Amino acid sequence: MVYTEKDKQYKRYTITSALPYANGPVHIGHLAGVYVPADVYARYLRAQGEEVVYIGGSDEHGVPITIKARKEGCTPQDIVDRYHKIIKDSFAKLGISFDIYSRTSSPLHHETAAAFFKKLYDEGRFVEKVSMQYYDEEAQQFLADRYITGTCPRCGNEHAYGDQCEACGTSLAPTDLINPKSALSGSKPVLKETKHWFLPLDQDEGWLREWILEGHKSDWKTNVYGQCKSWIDAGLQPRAVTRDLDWGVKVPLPDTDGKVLYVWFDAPIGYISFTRELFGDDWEKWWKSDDSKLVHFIGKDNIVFHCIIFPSMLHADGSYILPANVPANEFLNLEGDKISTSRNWAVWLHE
Ligand code: B3M
Ligand code: ZN
Repeated sequence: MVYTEKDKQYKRYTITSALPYANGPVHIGHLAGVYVPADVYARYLRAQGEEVVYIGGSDEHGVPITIKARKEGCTPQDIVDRYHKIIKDSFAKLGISFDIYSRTSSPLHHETAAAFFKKLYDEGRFVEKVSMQYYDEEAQQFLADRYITGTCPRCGNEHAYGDQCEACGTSLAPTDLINPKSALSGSKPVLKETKHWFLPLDQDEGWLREWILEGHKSDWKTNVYGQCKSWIDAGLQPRAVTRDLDWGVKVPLPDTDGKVLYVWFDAPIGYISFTRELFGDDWEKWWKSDDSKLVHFIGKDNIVFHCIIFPSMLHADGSYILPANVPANEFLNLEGDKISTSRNWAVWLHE
């Protein structure tokens, strides 16, 4: 018999909403799609007398933050300090009822994320792989895909990025580019060996199928269920959980200078570290007790990370509960246009 969500009874609710990147203000699309629905859910449950924690915070790592810092001639920390404050103030003015709104650059988060990685590493849960990646000899560093530009092999656009050509929409690998150039120094990058750690998602297909495709057939939203099904049916591939970058949570292993955890590995662990920050030693029941209901509110672009990759991380650890539901919303449309960050109103909230 398949155990379905309807059969469950919960004692408490762990509610999270996606951690906004601290490189721009939140806009009305995020608020309408993620933060207001999560807030309504948390308030409703509290009003029923339920035990609830609603966790939020800023996602302060990743390549785009380093690119913005470079453009503005400041440090990544300056960027995240500025936007974390703007975002946090906007949420406070809107009355979003977070029990904690923290940030992934905090020492407690770094410690929690590094320990999470280390445990999986010690238990042999990762696959180690050496691959060739572009390296800038002048800047003496490996180049993230976005730091490499060149000519698109498909349409000839000379300003394509190492992950995508924005002119024709093709997704690319950096080695697909003709005449690759480093965005750091302008020099021609060379291929060099680098070692990374991969989460073998290909080994997770069996339980993911049972847990999502059978267990959550009737209670997850159709857009969420459908995306999960097509990912699983297409066959999951091992995913690198580390990057060559000097901004993020340092890989807690010897001889790994210049390597950090991939932002999508550390950010969801933020939900856990912020719970720890709020409750101290009393945090575990929110994450490790079967009578806690874990619910992630997210935008639709984050489905695979919250429904497949983060659960695989939690499952690999073995001591955590998995999300009972992952409500994901489409972006809000206003007069037919997708609302972009250019029309944000969190900015005026802040003024
Ligand atoms: N910062 C992506 C986004 O804002 C990312 C969410 C992290 S949730 C752990 O779309
Ligand atoms: Zn192109």
